[in-house]
Amino acid sequence: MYIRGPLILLSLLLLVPCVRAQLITNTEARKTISLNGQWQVIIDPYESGFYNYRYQPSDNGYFKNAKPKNKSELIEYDFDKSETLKVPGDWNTQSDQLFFYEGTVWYKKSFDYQRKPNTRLFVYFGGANYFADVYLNGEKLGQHEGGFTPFNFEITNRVKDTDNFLIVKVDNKRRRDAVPTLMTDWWNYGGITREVKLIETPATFVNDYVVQLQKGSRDRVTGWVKLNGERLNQKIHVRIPEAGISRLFTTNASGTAMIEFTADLKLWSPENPKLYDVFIEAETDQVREQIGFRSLETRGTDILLNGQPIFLRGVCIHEEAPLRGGRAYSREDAVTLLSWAKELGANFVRLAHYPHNEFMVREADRMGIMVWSEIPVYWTIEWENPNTLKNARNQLQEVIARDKNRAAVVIWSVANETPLSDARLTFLKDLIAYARQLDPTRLLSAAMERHYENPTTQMIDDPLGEFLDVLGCNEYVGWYDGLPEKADGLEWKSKYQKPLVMSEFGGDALFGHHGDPLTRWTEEYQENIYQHQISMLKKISFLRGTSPWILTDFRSPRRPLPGIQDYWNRKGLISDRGEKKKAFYVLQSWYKELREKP
Ligand code: GCB
Repeated sequence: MYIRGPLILLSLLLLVPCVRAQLITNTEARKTISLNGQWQVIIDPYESGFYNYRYQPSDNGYFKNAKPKNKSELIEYDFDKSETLKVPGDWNTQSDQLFFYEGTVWYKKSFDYQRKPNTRLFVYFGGANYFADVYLNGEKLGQHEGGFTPFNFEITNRVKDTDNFLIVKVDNKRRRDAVPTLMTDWWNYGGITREVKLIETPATFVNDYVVQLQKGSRDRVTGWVKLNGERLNQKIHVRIPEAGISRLFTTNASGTAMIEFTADLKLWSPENPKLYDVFIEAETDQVREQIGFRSLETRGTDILLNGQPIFLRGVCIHEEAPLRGGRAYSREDAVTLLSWAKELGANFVRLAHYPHNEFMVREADRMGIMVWSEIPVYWTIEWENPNTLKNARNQLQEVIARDKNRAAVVIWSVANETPLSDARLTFLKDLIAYARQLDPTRLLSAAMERHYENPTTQMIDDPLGEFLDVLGCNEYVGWYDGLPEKADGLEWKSKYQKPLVMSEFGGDALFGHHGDPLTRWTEEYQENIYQHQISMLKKISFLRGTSPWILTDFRSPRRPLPGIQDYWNRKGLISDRGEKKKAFYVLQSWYKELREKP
């Protein structure tokens, strides 16, 4: 035991950089050329740009960007005469005819690029929903599956000085075996929904790194730096000038250096979201990133941030643009959403139900808002399908790769409201073990369900709870489950001595629709739910956080009720036009109370 513990830890740490895809992280620190803007598009519901009429993949698909060479040649598409869509952006809210569209759209962008000696070039996508097949100058670079995580391809040896054409086939058809699967309660926004950029790096560059406090410590920084290129043996200088840190490490034959040092740091917290300038300087490359340091652990039913018990005053958020509608993608969108959360008195947000764009977590770092980050393992995933598990693991790996240095991220969540079964438990245990291997420092959770032990006792005993650090629980007492006052008579029990975050509760209200507190869809009904919920929540001794559903109204195809929903889920505390509903103020006043007397 004595020797095995550290050995296992060391081998896991050494493994980490090797299992990662070569995602370039901290792209903000790089020289980039934006490919955002208008892209030419072809809407292709039958995928005839990909398959021939025998439904075989064609060698002459739209990715060839062909033009007739003479007046007789037959070519049935032309990107240059096609309409355009803005990137980043979903297609649904850019064109009326694409509002409900689920299928394939081809995107094309041309660019020139002057290659420089000793540099490499990558094309980087912040996210494209759901499948992206990427081609440069008619040749396939690769495919990416999953709508909410970044990916990149190297194009150093494929790029030309002029007239490059980058073509992406984006397909958002829902699939039973995908993650998420067919049924969700959010809009299946398709397209290249996040930024696209060219990234220039030196021939051997700092591909990825972790600089974080070691689990359980408030002054021991550990991590690794991984180089990519031919000069893998280098000295790596890690500097945090403001903390007087300047340390030298050496990479091994595979380009990895383990780093470790003690530092006297001002710790990151919502009250003081301190970020340090951290410099990673190799011999051939250097990057800078702002990084915060804080410790996280649980003790019994407490969550400890920097050793102090903390209550997570939160709210759930979908990645929808406030006011404008459609997918959120910009720093401004992130600031608006997180500022509303702050105004509510939140120190925590649950970014539901998939990884949000990187601006959200970066702004949360700056604004001092803790983040629950999750992957779209939602409702009825194909638990027995090994490819589905592989896909979920990959999405988990990609979001951890992107956000592992963000102090704001305190929880990785592996699932939402998944129905109990042995196959589901095996699947989720695998994800939990994988998340712990990739990132031993964050807390792990999942939004689970509960059941009635008797008419007045709510029981949390999902077998998954045994493997989590923090229990998440969604309940809709007062909305799907009885009337608001039902909450008053309920007692909550848990099989586990662990902290609970009530990860969802709430109900729908159309802003400006008024009535008595028992009339559905009114602001008064929603307010009534929050009042009864809060008095119930106050009595749960092991409750350490709440993230009611949800900050703003969001689009959902499952919500057709005319005049009220009109394809919006109306559980927002704020309407889609930014108007605050009555329940907003009820929650705000509880959070104020909690802030003053935690
Ligand atoms: C839930 C889901 C969430 C839904 C919400 C609702 O339990 O986790 O995605 O949108 O309920 O409004 O029904």
